[in-house]
Amino acid sequence: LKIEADLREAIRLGDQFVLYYQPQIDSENDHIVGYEALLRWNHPTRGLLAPIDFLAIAESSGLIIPIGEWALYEACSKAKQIHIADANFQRMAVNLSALQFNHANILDHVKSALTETGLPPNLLELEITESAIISNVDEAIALLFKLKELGVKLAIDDFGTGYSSLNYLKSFPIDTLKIDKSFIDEIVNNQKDAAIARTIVQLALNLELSTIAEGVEYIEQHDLLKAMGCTNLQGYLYSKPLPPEMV
Ligand code: G
Ligand code: G
Ligand code: MN
Ligand code: NA
Repeated sequence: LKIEADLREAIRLGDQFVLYYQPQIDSENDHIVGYEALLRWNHPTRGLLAPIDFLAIAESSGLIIPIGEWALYEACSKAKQIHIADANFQRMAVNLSALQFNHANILDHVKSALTETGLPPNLLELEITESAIISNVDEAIALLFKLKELGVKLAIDDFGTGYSSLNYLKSFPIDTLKIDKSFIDEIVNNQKDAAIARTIVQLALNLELSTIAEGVEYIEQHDLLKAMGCTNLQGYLYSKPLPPEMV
């Protein structure tokens, strides 16, 4: 496959992947308090590619493992720089795919990235989906606790779209629920979406977890989510993902 061969070459050459950084704001004061690192591939002939164009192949080929290891290091390195310059900085969020979470030596990769960059562990937040956890729950819980022992934060990405079980929420050592964009898109006009978002925020408040809404594009969504008590907000209203030189 062409994309797979190109991915292998990109990994070998090492300079075609880039992390973009999308700001996350504190809903209380609109300050930027963190960023989500989002992978991009500067393909030699096709130009800048987003994960939709190559992530499935990176996963099925296993190439997401070395790419993800690079991304962890790169995001921690950037976070360390931001931490030195910005007292408001609270987190760098990095996505982990199911394959990374379940098959790679993820614990060692996270440890090395933290040690080599000198980033305080509590400034790194790993985003994991419900489906990544569900495939082997006992092993997943053990791994989540080991990651917690390193001092990093854990977020459930796309919350509400997978097999959310309240029982798992009770046993997982997580810090943040990331409310999926599909509930945010119509939150102002669709009462069901609003009810779901409000309920996720309340659930998180009661469990002492923070919440972040993704895909916020309009001020009306911002106002409503803030009124609901959603801790953090992310979306084009504040900023699209930025190239590294702009962060
Ligand atoms: O930035 P964009 O909307 O194109 O990202 C789409 C999806 O790709 C994200 O929701 C995220 O799940 C995934 N993704 C982005 N960056 C990374 C990465 O560094 N590693 C992994 N495993 N997935 C990523
Ligand atoms: O990890 P996750 O799949 O949640 O990544 C978030 C994705 O959503 C990224 O691909 C990012 O580029 C995209 N995104 C972030 N904010 C917005 C937004 O306000 N609107 C839209 N349409 N996409 C967004
Ligand atoms: Mn994410
Ligand atoms: Na998401």
